[in-house]
Amino acid sequence: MKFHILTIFPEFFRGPLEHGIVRRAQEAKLAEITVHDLRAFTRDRHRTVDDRPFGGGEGMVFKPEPIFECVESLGIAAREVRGIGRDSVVLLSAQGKLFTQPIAGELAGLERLVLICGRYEGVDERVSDFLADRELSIGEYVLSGGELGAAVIVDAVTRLLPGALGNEASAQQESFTDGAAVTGNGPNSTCASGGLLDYPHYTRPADYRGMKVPEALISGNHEEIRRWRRRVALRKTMRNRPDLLERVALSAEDKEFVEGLSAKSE
Ligand code: 9D3
Repeated sequence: MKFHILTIFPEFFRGPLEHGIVRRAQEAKLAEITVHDLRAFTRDRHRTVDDRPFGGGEGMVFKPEPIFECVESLGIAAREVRGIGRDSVVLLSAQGKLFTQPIAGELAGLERLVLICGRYEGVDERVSDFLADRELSIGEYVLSGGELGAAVIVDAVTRLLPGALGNEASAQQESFTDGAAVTGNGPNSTCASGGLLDYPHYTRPADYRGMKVPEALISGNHEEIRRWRRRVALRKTMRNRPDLLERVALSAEDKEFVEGLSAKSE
């Protein structure tokens, strides 16, 4: 899969994408990431990428020309012309739809993904209206531009590419499906065990400065381990993300446990 990142800060990406799974996916030719400097697509002496907003107001607006011309240089036409295919253009913006794991799954099926990073007060709306297929935000907080968003999307999508995870993946998928109905977009949700948050993990030493690993995990009793993991995943989900519990299929045993927790309202 080919990622094309359009930015006025190309050097921003020398780093976040050169580690771990994303780096290995590039080395294995599963992912190819090209960063394009939007200033290279300006024509004036000052390499201007922004201008004042029509109608007045604070801040500057990203001009449409460098963005359209950079995308066109990749052989990708405006949205109407190219239609729906295996290329997609995404504008990162605070006004976008929330980027979620199911969207990461959709994007992982593409041949080419173009990620446009805005800066300033915003990007000329014609980019969203006529060039991009979708406008995505990575969360409900204000960032100073789209670069971190693009890095987040490349990371989340790359690890879904077949072969990108190696052994880690298969091991993880097993625990993901642990005893629960799996939600919409398959077991690869951010939430472990099918819509719940992941259970806590421990490794040696079994006693670190008196902080002990839970007995159940040392028991060697697989049924006891499974039950413990399920219970703490339920408890953690109830505490940190109660919204998720409503969307998950709970077994009779789960419900009993959750009701016990609610009663104590820990
Ligand atoms: C007056 C309101 N503006 C600034 C406080 C709106 C605004 C403009 C530009 C808010 C953020 C930005 C820059 N942000 C992004 O380009 C961005 C973003 C984000 O801010 N939050 C979550 N995801 C993303 S993706 C791109």
